[in-house]
Parts: sequence; C-alpha cells; structure tokens
Amino acid sequence: MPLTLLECDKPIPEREKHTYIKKSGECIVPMCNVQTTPGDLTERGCTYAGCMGVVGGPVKDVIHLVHGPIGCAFYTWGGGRRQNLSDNQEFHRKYCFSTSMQEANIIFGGEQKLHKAILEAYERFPDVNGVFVYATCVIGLIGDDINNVCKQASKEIGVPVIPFSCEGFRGVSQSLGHHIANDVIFEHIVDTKEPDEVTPYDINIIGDYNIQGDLWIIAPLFEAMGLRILCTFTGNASIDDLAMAHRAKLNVMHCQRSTPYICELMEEKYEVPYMPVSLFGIEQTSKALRDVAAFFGLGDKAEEVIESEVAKILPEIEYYKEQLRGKRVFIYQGAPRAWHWIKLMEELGMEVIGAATTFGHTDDYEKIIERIGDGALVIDNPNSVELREILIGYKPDLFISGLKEKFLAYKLGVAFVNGHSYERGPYAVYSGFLKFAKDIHTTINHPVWKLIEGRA
Ligand code: CFM
Repeated sequence: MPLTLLECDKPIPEREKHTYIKKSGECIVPMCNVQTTPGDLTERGCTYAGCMGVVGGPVKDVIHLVHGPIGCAFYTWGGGRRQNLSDNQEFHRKYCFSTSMQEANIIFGGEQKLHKAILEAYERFPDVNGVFVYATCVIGLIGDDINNVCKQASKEIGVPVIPFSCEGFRGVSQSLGHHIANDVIFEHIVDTKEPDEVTPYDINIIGDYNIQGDLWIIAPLFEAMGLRILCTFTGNASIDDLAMAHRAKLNVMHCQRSTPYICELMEEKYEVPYMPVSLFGIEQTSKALRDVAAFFGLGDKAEEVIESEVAKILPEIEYYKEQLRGKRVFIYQGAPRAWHWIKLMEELGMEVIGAATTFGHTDDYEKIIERIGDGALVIDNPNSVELREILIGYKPDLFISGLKEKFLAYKLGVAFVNGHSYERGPYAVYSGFLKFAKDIHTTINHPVWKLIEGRA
C-alpha cells in the first residue's frame, strides 16, 4: 500500500498522491512542490515570507522595508521563527518598516511613497549599511517599478538599496522566496567588497540562520580546526560579510533547501566549490567536520575536535538514550530538518514513525524515504485536519513541529518540541544535541499530558 488516503481527505482525493507509506525496496516520492489543491487549508507560507522571513531578515545591519499593506509587515519579527539571533540586538528585528500601502496608493501607484519611505527610514536610522525592499502581492499587481526606485534612492542616500521582487503569490510556497533572495543577494551584493586579507582556510557557512544561537556553537568547531569563517549566510550576517563571500575557498552548505541556489551560482562564477553537511547529532556533525577538514588537509585537527566535543556530552547522551529508547516520533518541519533529524532520533534510540515537510522538493523526500523505516508515514504539506488524524491514529510519543501545530498537539495531549525556533536550544552540533535530548526528555516525561481530557 504505497499511497494512501487519510479518512479526512475523502473530500479532497488529490491528497492521496501526497501521502505515502514507506515500503522497503521502494522509493516512491509523494507528490511535492506543487500548487496546493483548492479546499486544502495548507499551512504553507508565501514567497514573500520565504524571502523576507527566512533568508533576508537575518541580515543584521540593514533596514528591512516591507513595500505593501501593513498586515504583511507582521512578518518583520518572523511569525514562526522569531529567534534569529544577531549581535546587533539594539537594532536588528527591533523595528518594523513598511510603506503601509493604502487604497489611494493602490490606485495611483506606490513608487513615490516607497521613495519617501526609504529616505525617511534612512534619516531616522543613518547607521545602517543598506536597505532591503521587499515587494508584496499588491506591488506585483499594480506594477510599481521597485528596481528603479531603489536605484534612485541608493544614489541619494549613498548605501545599497536592494529590491526583492518576492510577491507572495509567486510560486507554490515559501521555497521560491528562498530562491529569489539567493539570486538577489548574489546579483546585488556578493563581490561588491574585498576582504582586507584572505587566507587559504577561509570558508562560508551557507544556510544557517542562527536560530537561538546555532551559529555561535557551530562556528567555534570550524575555527578550532584552523578555519576562518568569512561569511555566514545569512544568520548574524552583515551586508559587508555577504559582499565578501566570493573570496571563500569552500561553501559549507547546511540548509540544503534554502541555499543550493547561491552555492551553485558562486561555484559557476567564482569557482568556489560547495559541500552539503548536516550539523545535527553526533554522527552527522562528526562526518561534516571530517569532510570539511579533509578538503583543507586538516584531518588530524578534526579528530581532536571531535574527540573532545563528543567526550563532553557522551555520558549524558547515554543517559537520555536509555530513558528515550523505543519512543515513537513524528517529525514535521519545513523541509531538510525532517531528514536531518531522522538519524538524530535514532542516535537517541527512538523510532521515527512519520515525517512530513511543508515545502520539501523531490530531493528532500528521497532523503527522508532512504532514511525512514518500513511502514512509516511520509506526507507532503499536511494541513491541520490531517495532522489531527495522524496524531490520534498513530499516537506518537513525541511530535516535533512548529508554532502553527503546537496548540493542536497540546490540545491532544501529545508531547511536543518546537523544531523551528526551538525550546531551550540551540540544537545544532554536539552541545545543541544534548539540549535537544534534554528538551525531548522533559516533554515526554511531563505529567501535564496525563491531565488533558480527550488525549490522543
Ligand atoms: Fe532551511 Fe531553516 Fe528548514 Fe527553511 Fe523554515 Fe527554519 Fe525549517 Mo522553520 S531555512 S528549510 S524555511 S532549515 S524556518 S531554519 S525550521 S521551516 S526545515
């Protein structure tokens, strides 16, 4: 029974193609990265959300100006992912900038309003190093020429003003927004500045957004091996970091859904090769460090770092493994974390009984299906009615998902960990793995779930 139709999906039989039960020896990829079927109340974000909320927003020293109705500016602080930390805490993610388009602007055009808004915002915050302008749906519909306005305003204020044509209605999910942000940053920012010095050991970490400080525990491991991090794309990045990224010797690519685009562009134009890595859990992190070290001929250094880091967490990890053995987990993430974490759950002795992504592409599902066990459910872009049926029917001991699903889990009395913005993270590499294990252990053993009536 490869493809299956959930009970609740009888009125939308198209959903069957998105719902697959893993059978060994088979690699059927559920239908993915296609337009949502009408009637299916998807949880997907839009192209603007992927561009502004995921890739652009973490850049710490620019004004993020939302050109559109004020409601779109809600994403300023990131709806589901408000924990992109940076070391510019006084400014970054503290203010909301929007042209707040009104009816008259929609009718007569919003170019003048945008121009005025850029100048006004810069006047109020003259210490910023650039302005990112994001076009929302209505801007695409009325046809404002944001490229021209940005060019003009940049000449006047003397810092880059970068237009992102990421109208929400483009594409099928936030995934296209990642792509657009990659292309725009590559075209307008990369290679606009040279580093003071280059070394043979310069790398970029591409596709990490410093959720709860992930990068602040990732970077020291690479640095301890003797590497220098030139740019982090885009967690805690400044516009200058991005401008110098073309001088790295290697792009280390963590999130492999939101960044292959810029990695490929940099390989093509500047011959910077890239290496996909998973920086979650002991096995995957160690492999990543070994692979990157091997590229630079630093194999011994990697072994030293791995040995000392693993020794720090192993006794406690062994304890949690003992406690968590046999627990059943359902993971629902945007895309790559669903497959990054299958291995990690196994390292804790748990079984992944289902995995889902909001906007995964074929390559994400191939990785999930290759890693997940027989009989597990793999579902693309699930809606909350489907999730409810799955949580009740499969009764996982743990649901790892995001803010949109958190209260559904709570209401059904299912132990929950927020995998998008974390609970008490960061969750990356070794020390983060221990925090992840602690949070999983705390939620699974919490007595509160037993008090909930109508538990799944
Ligand atoms: Fe990449 Fe991400 Fe993800 Fe993503 Fe996201 Fe995220 Fe995610 Mo939430 S960039 S694709 S758009 S790893 S915000 S840090 S956790 S859905 S799986």
